[in-house]
Amino acid sequence: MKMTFRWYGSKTDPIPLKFIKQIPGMTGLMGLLDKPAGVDWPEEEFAALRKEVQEAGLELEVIESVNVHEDIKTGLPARDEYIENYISTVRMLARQGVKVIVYNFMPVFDWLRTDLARVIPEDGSNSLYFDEKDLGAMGPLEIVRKTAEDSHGFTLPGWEPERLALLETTLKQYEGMTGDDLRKNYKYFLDAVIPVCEEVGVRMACHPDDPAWPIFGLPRIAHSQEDFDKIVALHDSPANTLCLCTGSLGSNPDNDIPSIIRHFGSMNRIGAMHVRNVKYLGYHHFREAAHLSSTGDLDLYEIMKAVHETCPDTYIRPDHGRMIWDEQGRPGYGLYDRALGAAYLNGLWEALEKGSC
Ligand code: DNO
Repeated sequence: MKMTFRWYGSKTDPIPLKFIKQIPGMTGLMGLLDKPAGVDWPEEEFAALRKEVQEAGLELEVIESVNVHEDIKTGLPARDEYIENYISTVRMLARQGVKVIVYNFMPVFDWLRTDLARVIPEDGSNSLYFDEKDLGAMGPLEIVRKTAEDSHGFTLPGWEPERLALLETTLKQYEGMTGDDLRKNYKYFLDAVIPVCEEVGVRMACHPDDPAWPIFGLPRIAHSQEDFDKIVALHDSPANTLCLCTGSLGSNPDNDIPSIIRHFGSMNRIGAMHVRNVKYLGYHHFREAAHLSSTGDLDLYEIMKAVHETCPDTYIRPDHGRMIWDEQGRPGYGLYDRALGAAYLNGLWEALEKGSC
């Protein structure tokens, strides 16, 4: 297991690399260049980022994310050009030592919450929260406005301004599109990109829908074991993998996370993991919890055990943290609670390692 930390770059991330390096056991980042979907990433800029990260004593072997342009997802004619740019970026990242690229194939929205800072009554901290009832009242444009307002000036991953500017047009392009249509476009993308990944030694890792069900009537095809069975079969290759996010899949209590990890781990189809906990509050209603099992509804020991047994070499990052100790940061991506999460996951790992000797 390689413990990593998500970082947005020194221009927009208030967390200095040296703080990340000081988290025990932290080996590297899940990092990115801040580029709109569809752009061919410039090598010089990436090399400079890599140098900065390496000088801080950290690795940059995982990128989160290289976003997929909506024209690829909707199958518009411009997709071929965007796919060419994607391939060129994959080749460049491989030259620069990258091993895994995290991405998603969610229409329009990446992750979605109805409150970015819901106070947790037990301890006064706050965390990301979702209640489908609130969403129903809001509608897509309203939720976008509210999310931008609540983000304290930080750009949130998946909510980049250039993506949102085209929201109405993009929503129209999905009208009448079914899950099978989306999967067809997904296959077209994978058939072009995965052979290149095999050639250059990079693995693509698809992030699940978050939350793990359809929203606003958009087709969503990545929120259960059955969905991912179809995805890995679209282009069967060790380079076509999942970024197994316990909290995204775990937002639906029907998803048995340790069993899903065992299923895809033993197939060698887990390229990276996001590990966090969720507290269920009702139907399609949850908030994010501290990583510790007893504070939420997922069993983090069983999750790490499944990783240990079936994909022990994977990259892991502690996922969203709560906001604690009055930290003012990017919702979900503050320093303190994610550092506590990493320490806890490392503790579970050490116990698993020693218990297995
Ligand atoms: C949310 C993140 C996602 C993830 C993308 C991957 O906090 O986990 O935005 O990075 O879906 O492309």
